[in-house]
Amino acid sequence: MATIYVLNGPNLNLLGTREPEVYGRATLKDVEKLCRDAGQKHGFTVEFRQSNHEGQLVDWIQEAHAQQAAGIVINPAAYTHTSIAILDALLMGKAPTIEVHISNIHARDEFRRHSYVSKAAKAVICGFGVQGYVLAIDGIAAMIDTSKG
Ligand code: DHK
Repeated sequence: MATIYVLNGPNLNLLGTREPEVYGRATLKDVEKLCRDAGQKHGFTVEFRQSNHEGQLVDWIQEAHAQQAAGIVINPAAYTHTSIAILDALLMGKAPTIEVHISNIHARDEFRRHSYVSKAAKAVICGFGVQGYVLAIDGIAAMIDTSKG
């Protein structure tokens, strides 16, 4: 079965209690369930992971490439705005990468408006709350269908 990697960056382990006015009340466990349900709907296995460490995220991106993942959904969190290492890791793969942000990063601090990761992303979703993860998985499924003709 095709696999989608859903990778989450720093501080997203605290979803639900972390600045709920910005990130909402859903926990990371809730997001995992949303992703597994969306994956199942399209016949994907979902590898769902979170780390507070940049190198760990790089290792998982390399793993996704080695496993020939059907797609990568990544919320790099604060590393979005700083990490060339994550960008470089994503650029090495062929599978579509969808960059997700829970909040609308363009309506917040100026420094959040620039993403290093977007250069490697097929699409970027922000501002839909945790529903953005579901949209990303639906989007990968639609891309794969379209490419099959
Ligand atoms: C999550 C974070 O942790 C921030 O550092 C980003 C992103 C935005 C989000 O909206 O999911 O700036």
